[in-house]
Amino acid sequence: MTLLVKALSTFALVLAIGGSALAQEYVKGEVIKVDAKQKKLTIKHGPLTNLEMPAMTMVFVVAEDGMLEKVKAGQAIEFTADRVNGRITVTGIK
Ligand SMILES: [Cu+2]
Repeated sequence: MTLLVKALSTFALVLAIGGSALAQEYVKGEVIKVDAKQKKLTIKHGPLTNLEMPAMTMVFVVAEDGMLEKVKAGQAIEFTADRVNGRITVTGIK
């Protein structure tokens, strides 16, 4: 293996690790409203870098129904969000 190839493969590995770390990044938010019927959460969130979204208040669907029982309005949370089937979805809550 040449030095250049070694350097490139190391660089690719760093990128891969960095990319997955970014996807797992928890964002601070405040639960504004829990809608158990619609299975949605309104969250005032900080910047979501993986979705290229600035801080705002918006409605999310949840990946699992159980998440709705873990939180209540006014609660400060740390969560992950991603686009799932075209909908911005809460994928994890700390
Ligand atoms: Cu948003």
